[in-house]
Amino acid sequence: MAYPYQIKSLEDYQQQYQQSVIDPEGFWANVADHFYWRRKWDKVLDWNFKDPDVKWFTGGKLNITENCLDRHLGTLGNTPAIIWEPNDPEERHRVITYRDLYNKVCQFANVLKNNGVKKGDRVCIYMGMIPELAIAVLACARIGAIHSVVFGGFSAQSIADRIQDAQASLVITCDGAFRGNKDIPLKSVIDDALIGCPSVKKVIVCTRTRTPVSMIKGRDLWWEDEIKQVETMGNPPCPAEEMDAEDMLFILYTSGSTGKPKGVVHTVGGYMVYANYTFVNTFQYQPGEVYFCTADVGWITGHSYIIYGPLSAGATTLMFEGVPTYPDAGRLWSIVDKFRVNILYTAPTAIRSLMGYGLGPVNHKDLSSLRKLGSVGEPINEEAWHWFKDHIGKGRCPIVDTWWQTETGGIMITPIAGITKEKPGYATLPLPGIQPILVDETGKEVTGNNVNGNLCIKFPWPGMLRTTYGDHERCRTTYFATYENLYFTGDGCLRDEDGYYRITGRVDDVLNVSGHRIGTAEVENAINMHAGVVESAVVGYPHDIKGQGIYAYVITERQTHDPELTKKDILQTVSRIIGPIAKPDKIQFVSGLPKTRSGKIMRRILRKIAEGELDNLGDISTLLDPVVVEEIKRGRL
Ligand code: 6R9
Repeated sequence: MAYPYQIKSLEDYQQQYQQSVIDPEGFWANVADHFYWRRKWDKVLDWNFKDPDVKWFTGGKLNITENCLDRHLGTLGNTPAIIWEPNDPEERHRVITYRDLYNKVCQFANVLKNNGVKKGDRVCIYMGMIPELAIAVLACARIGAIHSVVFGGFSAQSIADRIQDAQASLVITCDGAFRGNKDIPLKSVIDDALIGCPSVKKVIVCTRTRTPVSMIKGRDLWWEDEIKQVETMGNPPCPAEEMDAEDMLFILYTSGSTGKPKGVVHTVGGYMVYANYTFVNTFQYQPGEVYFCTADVGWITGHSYIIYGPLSAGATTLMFEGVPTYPDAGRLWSIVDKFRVNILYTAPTAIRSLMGYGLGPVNHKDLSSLRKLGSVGEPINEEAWHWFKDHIGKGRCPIVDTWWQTETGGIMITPIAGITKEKPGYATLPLPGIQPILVDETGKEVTGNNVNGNLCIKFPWPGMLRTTYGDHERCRTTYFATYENLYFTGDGCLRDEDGYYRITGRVDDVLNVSGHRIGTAEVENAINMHAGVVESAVVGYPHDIKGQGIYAYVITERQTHDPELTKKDILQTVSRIIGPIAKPDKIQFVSGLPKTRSGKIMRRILRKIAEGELDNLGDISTLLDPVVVEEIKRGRL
């Protein structure tokens, strides 16, 4: 059997789960034994959640790329590792075998070395969804450089913040990226970002769109030229750097309820074991299956379930450059049909938007290859769940509703495909190794079933974050200080009569817009940068397709002559500061905000108004100026 640790039945799940709680170290050591370690670990786990200080597989030496590439060459050398489908369906797709991928990763790793990149250096990657993105990520891992991938929808300012925070010395980008009918000028955005980033010495630019770019002498290099140079050196091998299990593998920035995004840090050994274990088990991956995850590598889902999970398992991972609605709303189904996809992992927001086009785009597609479906990123509403089940899975494919976070590294609570009895809207049960607990506001455990609480995890798992880059205290206060000895997820959760978990959404000031995490504070800061804006408050409201929309209440210095133009200007400002994904859906100009006597904005009230629950505002008597609430209600959009 390809994966001896693959769960085989419900009884097997229950048994594995029990064992993982009784003897977590023994449980994970058994899983980790099936990987290639240069040197085995001395100790499986050391931990405390107070500092926090968590170490898995201490003393173990390995390189994750030897597990994703080298160890498959003997058996899977000619098997497709990556199938790549371009944005334009008329352009030829690419198939990259494990041997090809190995060669390309070694080649590019040598390019990085030739450009002075060393173990521990930070490399920022800002590229579209092309195979070279996966190659760049793996090449960093090969030589022990820490990658920080930034999603292509972020602005120059956001990239600059991330580069400065990580003190990255090299950037890998493309001339541009194709996404639907758009052509995004990536290199030009990087040029703007780098004005304030003296740490960056080199930029490697991969050709994709042939968009004209400026190439700065001594700093900017073409990917293709650098590869040629390695070829003229006779393509020397690139031995993998020996890494400690707890060396950093990557940084990925994510939004929280306060301040700038933080750099979540994952380390080599634990992350590898966890990404692989959760991939193999959740999707019940069988050798030879074609697996398609529609996420972008710029998010954690792409890291764990396009690259590291599937490749470490020797799977065939399909990477799609474009968007689900281009050239038409049947694109995902055409891709399933074209490559006989067996497993499809996507987001509720995509399902909801495609539902809107009816069954026309689905009808003539052969979806009979599909065996398993997955959902990630936000709660899936029942309507979308049933549509996915009936019209895409034709009633015969299990759906795994996978709950997890950037910080958790991999899937935490999910059905196991075909094994766990599913229930629409429910992430169901924790994977082995995961010990969820619900607590009330005071931190007291909420026991029994049919209860609600804040979702925490009470025992470490190998894929969990280790720190936030450059600021360990922030990691402690954000995740480990709210409740003593618990990791706090920020999510609210219900446990039903069957003990099944249903995630009800964030309980903090983090929005989830189309599955993208955005902090309200971040958006407010961006709006407040706009000239003439005095103050703003941002809340989420239910949105049919995006899940949540962004509603901004804005106070300006004086009445503007053309409010519509001012709104557009504010959107432009947010786009510049954060990126188009953070643009508010609604902007309401107000003369004041509801505040307590101590000056705190009462978001609860603003949220209710944005949701349209005007008669249900609760007690507003403690407000400094209750009159302002009436005005805001009247002006509601
Ligand atoms: C993987 C990912 C994490 C937040 C998380 C939660 C929400 C993710 C979910 C879900 C309900 C699911 N979330 N999966 N909510 N059901 N199946 O999305 O990571 O971008 O860090 O977002 O997304 O609120 O806390 P990330």
